[in-house]
Amino acid sequence: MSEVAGRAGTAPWPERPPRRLDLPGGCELDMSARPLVMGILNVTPDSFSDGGQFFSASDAVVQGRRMCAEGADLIDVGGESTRPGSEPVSVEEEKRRVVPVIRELVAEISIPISIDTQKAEVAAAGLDAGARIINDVSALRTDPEMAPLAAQRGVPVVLMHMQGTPKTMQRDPTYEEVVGDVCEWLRQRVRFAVESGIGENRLVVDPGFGFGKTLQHNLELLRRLHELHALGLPVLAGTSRKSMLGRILDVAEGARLYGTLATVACAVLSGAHIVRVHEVGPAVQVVKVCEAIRRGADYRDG
Ligand code: 9MG
Repeated sequence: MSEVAGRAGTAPWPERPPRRLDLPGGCELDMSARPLVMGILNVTPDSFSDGGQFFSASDAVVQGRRMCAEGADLIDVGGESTRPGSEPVSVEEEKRRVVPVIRELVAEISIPISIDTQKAEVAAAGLDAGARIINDVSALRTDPEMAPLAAQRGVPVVLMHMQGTPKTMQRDPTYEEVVGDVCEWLRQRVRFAVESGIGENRLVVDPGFGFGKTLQHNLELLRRLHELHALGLPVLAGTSRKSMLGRILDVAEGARLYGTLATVACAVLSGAHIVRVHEVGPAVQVVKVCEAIRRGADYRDG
């Protein structure tokens, strides 16, 4: 156990309200001690930034194991790219990509796996293979069967904000006031989820960095992430390697680690409960140090 000495004075950062997420089988994810790190495992030939890198099931499993060893708290497995302008893939192809990877990882590691999909049939296959969370970037809008599936299986859902669709979202994103608009949109999706029978203790909200947002929109959301605490749910921030970093740094997707870590630090200090990243080990270090700075003498990490 490590301990960081020193009294916490008045920090300029907002508090992160303690949150828990109920998983099926009576387990829970506790986000009170520190924010959790979700590793991104894209089993796709064309995903944003790592497309093709883990396209074979065996490569993906090796990467999943590595993320777990580096301290990931959960792993998000996806078989369809959501990058701007991306083309959809068939249900069968998406299942073919993700199911063997989930099945093998679940047999080896104990951290929860989420299935990143907008399709209920793919989500069901992922859950049958052992995934325990649904990450739906459409916030239950794409497939009318997704909400009933999540309710019936008792699994948590990540509800992400997106303006438009992956094909159109970056054409001309417009908001009256981005943080207020995103909060209100998420509030309505939370209401829909709860009315569909998904318990509030099984929901996560996500402002959807890069999904129908300009650089200024993304930066404003990052600075004011804590305003999403008003929804009363855990907040997930996914900034890893995104084009907002390319706009600032003018570097290729594979060279955005330091930029990503700056946004992870900012997200943690702004009150994120979960950060979604490609490079787990460095992000875990950033999360722990940011949390120690915030808490001073109260900080413990087991
Ligand atoms: C699948 N995917 C890509 N980016 C994402 C983000 O920012 N959040 C969530 N929940 N999923 C994402």
